[in-house]
Amino acid sequence: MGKPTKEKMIEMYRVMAKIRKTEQKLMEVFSNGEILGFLHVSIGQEAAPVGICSHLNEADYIATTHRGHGHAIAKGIDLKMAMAELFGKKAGYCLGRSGSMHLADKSRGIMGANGIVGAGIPIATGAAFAAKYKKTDQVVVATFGEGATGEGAFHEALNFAAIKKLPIVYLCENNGWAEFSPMSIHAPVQSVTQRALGYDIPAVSVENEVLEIYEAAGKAVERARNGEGPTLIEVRSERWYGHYVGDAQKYRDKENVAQAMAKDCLLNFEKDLLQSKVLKKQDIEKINADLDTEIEAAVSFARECPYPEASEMMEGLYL
Ligand SMILES: Cc1ncc(C[n+]2csc(CCOP(=O)(O)OP(=O)(O)O)c2C)c(N)n1
Repeated sequence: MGKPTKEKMIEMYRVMAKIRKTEQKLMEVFSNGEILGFLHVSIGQEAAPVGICSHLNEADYIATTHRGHGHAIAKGIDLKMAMAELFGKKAGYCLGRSGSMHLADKSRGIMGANGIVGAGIPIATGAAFAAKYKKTDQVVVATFGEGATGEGAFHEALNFAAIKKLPIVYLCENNGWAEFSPMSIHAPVQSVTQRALGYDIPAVSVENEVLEIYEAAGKAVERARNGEGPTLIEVRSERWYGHYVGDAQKYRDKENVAQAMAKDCLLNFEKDLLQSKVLKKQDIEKINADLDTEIEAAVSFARECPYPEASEMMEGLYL
């Protein structure tokens, strides 16, 4: 598994910037009161979804969490439909009923975000079992935070995946915080990789740098696709903002926040690409301007869409 091609690196940069800009816009419209409910952004963590999804085909699956906009974007979600869903509008993926925490697109292998911590892990593992059973050649990725690794579901899923040699990659974005608790409070281990040892699953811990993640993910996806079983990747990622938008972070000192922001995976990648002359300053400006236009168009679409009718409330519910 070599380095990505120049074209691939440009696309990786574009998608990372798309995640960052989309979430910045979401913070703005959420603060205006245009989006209701809870909003969890992954600003500072854009490298992980892009590093892994760069190896996936459309038919491969990803299951994610409450902090899942980045994974959905990296797996190719339609931004207009996703935005409409976030705005609670009828044109959204789930007819505007689910919002941010249940974004899903079956046609692109996006199995869904999930508001229940750890719940996506056994769902993804089940999908990997189905892929193996049906011999479809699909690979499945389960993403989650370090907080989820204390859940029973995580341990049962890893045990099952190891026994059955399932085609799955467990991607833990360890941002050091589970809601308001640092990892030292809720886990007896320093690294999530230690948790994989008990299941004889190979595990690696990497920095929040997209090329490092790309390399580790490439090996893990290849291993899964070759029928050699699961891998766990821990990314030492950084949560720039609160657990949810509006969280004042009283439990976290300013220095910790500043340190997180200093490790900017997007800016570091941009610097690398400029230095290695893969991109010029004007190229970066053009990519970012095009993204602004695309995101503005998605927001205008969502604003203009109607809300669902009260009479449609029961549609799609199985009682
Ligand atoms: C089963 C369950 N327990 C508790 C919660 C409340 N809760 C929501 S997010 C969260 C922390 C999750 O931390 P982590 O898995 O590290 O993900 P991160 O928020 O850092 O992305 C908790 C405890 C929940 N939603 N589901």
